Amino acid sequence: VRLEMELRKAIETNAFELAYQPQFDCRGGTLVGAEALLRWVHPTDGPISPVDFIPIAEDSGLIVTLGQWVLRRACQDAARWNAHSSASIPVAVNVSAHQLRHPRFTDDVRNVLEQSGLAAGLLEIELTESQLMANIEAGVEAMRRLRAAGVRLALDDFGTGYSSLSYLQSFPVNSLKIDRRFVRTLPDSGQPIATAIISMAHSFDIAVVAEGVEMPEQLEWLIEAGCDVVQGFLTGRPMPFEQFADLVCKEP
Ligand code: G
Ligand code: G
Ligand code: MN
Ligand code: NA
Repeated sequence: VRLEMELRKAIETNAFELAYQPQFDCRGGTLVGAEALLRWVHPTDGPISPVDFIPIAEDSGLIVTLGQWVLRRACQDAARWNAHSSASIPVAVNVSAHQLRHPRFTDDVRNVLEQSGLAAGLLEIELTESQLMANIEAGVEAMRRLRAAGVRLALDDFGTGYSSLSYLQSFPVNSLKIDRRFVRTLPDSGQPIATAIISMAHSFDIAVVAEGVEMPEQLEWLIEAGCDVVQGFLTGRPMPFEQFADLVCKEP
């Protein structure tokens, strides 16, 4: 309850920040995107992980307001970093089940895109398998609306839920992100699952992003296995806007 009140106050006082973690193409090694990650520095307790406050924000309904702030800020920031560069670098935003279910969500997305001036194709929405599986029909409906608005979709934490192949076929996603629990055990025990995910995704024309890449051996294995994009501490930690914008400027 204390955290909930402080969360409410933090929203009012604009106490949140976004960090951007770069994503790189496996073939050319070029910068191809960033995931926006929410950061809250509590006045006395210091940094609090979204793992700890997102569930509270969800239960209290504050996630809708907080999520709108994240979406708006991420689109504004991406519009800024692309204004200074000839490259077009998209931003990926995590969206919770509550937000996705909200009837006005797609309208909010459209408004934010229009106000920020960011091209719809430069926004990617990350959804998790588990949030979609809770209500498949509603999830597919929401995904179709977002795709119709021109937004890209990614399936986050892939492999940790229970979705079957047939569902993957009906999910209109552009990419899926192999959960870092499988990446962590590459090139050893994670191999069979990572191989299967890559092959299955490619057969549906879905791009594969590996998250949590920390070791050179993991990166080498992923390149060899045909993974499309990598994200992790090895290639880049989440960083403040200014630092990420500098990275974009260095792109050819
Ligand atoms: O980097 P990190 O510890 O921040 O992320 C932890 C978890 O919090 C991840 O599962 C990530 O998807 C989630 N997360 C980070 N930012 C956001 C956000 O803006 N909205 C939602 N719903 N989840 C987020
Ligand atoms: O669930 P989601 O993919 O949105 O989670 C992103 C989370 O993963 C963030 O907390 C981010 O800080 C964290 N993260 C990013 N790269 C790495 C990595 O290489 N190793 C580990 N352990 N965590 C990472
Ligand atoms: Mn994510
Ligand atoms: Na993830």
